[in-house]
Amino acid sequence: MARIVIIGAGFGGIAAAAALVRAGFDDLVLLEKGDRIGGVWRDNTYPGCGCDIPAPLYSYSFAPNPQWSRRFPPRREILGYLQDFAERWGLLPRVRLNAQVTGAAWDDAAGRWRVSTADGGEVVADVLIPAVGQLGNPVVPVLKGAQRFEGPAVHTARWPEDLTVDGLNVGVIGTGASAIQLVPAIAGRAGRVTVFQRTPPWTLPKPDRRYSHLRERLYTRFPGLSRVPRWGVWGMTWVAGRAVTGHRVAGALLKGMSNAQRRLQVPDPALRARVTPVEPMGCKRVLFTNAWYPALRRPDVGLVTAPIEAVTPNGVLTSDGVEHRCDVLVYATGFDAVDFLVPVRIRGRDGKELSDVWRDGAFAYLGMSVPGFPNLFLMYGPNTNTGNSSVIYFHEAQARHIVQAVRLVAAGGAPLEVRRERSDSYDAEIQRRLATSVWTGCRSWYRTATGRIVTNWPGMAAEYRRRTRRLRPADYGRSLE
Ligand code: N01
Repeated sequence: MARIVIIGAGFGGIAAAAALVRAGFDDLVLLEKGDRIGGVWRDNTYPGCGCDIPAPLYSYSFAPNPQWSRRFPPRREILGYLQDFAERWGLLPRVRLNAQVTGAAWDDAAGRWRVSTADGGEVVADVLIPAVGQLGNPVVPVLKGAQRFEGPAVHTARWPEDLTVDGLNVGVIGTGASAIQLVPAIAGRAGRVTVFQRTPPWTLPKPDRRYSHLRERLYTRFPGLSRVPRWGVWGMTWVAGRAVTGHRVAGALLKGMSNAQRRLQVPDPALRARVTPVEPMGCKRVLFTNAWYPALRRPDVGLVTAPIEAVTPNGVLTSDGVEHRCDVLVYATGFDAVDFLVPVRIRGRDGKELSDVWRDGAFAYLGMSVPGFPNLFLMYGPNTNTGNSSVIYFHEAQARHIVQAVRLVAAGGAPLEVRRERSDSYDAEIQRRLATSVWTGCRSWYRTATGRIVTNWPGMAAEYRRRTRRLRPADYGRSLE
């Protein structure tokens, strides 16, 4: 029997725990730094936060939820879903809350991981599964004068519980997925919203709809029915996936839809010109929204496209010399996704630091295994993000693969460590495919400073699932057992 430590109790950690418990691995603890489970869905509490992938696919395939109120549910419902799931699967007693992992070191003599927590504690594990996600570290850009701003300045992922913006002048920096949810939610309640846009995003109409009570009753009575909308959404994401991976017709279709949305929703040509994307479609996440452009057209919302020069005590100064007065400044400026696992310090065989191994950019075989780091399997690791499908689909594929790995570990023998040649050839293949991908077309959270794409999977989601379905012992230097 293997003792397993999972770092993090978001969707990834919970998916791994569920799969392992189901497979009979009972000696398992999830170390969670927060005071409740939920990962990004616990942390992101900004007004308007919700899912931009339809819920039938943004949920575990084996745990459909007939109670979703709508196709794109708000964050509260998603967090509730995860909490209920963890409770029903008996996972909550296995979660140790407020347990911040600071580091983990491989003890070669013992063949085990020694995991340290911020309170000075140590947990020993045969298998270590970091599941800290990719979007846990908010980035606040360094802007001249930012420290002198007199009002509250908050990042979207650290929205204070008691912050209300009613009647206030709010400056929002950024126009990514977070901003396009936040701005429509506060427009009309805030006195004025000023949006500072550096790059206009590509958008698509959001095919959202409220789900009826009849549907809920039907899906509760016949849970198998939930496969129907799941396949429907799957089809949608398939087209999006084909579009970003280079299929001309799919690409043209989505581009046409996006352009039509802008033409319809932004009749003023001057405003339309300012919100028309200049980057290749898909090189950043394409955003589902029906409310973004109508919000920008409101008289109490302003779009500023002049670059930010500095933050002043009372607002934001742009390069055209205008000071935009703000009572509250919101940084919707995204996350550091490329420094995987930071600030957790992982030391593998011979004391090798994972951050050193990843100096030129993170990599992992199938996004899960790194040579020199035995019995360690990452959830949502390098090159497993998807801009067009559900991350939870990837989580499930990883969890299934990790169960097979843990079975091998539990069966005894040498620790399980991916062969360097296998890892190198895999990484070369992934990077070769990424080199001609749409994501090379702009700067984004997918890329390191040198341009290496370390977050995204280059192909379709189904390919990832297929390639991870069966663990090949030979990849780990084991003969077929
Ligand atoms: O962050 P982003 P996000 N001056 O990095 C701008 C997930 N998510 O939090 O494009 C001025 O996308 C930056 O400008 P530019 C989802 O995976 C999911 O919005 O770099 N502007 C950009 O506009 C998403 O992809 C949901 O020129 C500056 C923005 O800030 C990921 O989180 C909901 C700047 C950052 O956009 C991140 O989204 C929300 C500066 N110095 C988020 N620095 C779901 O619904 C940055 N910007 C599941």
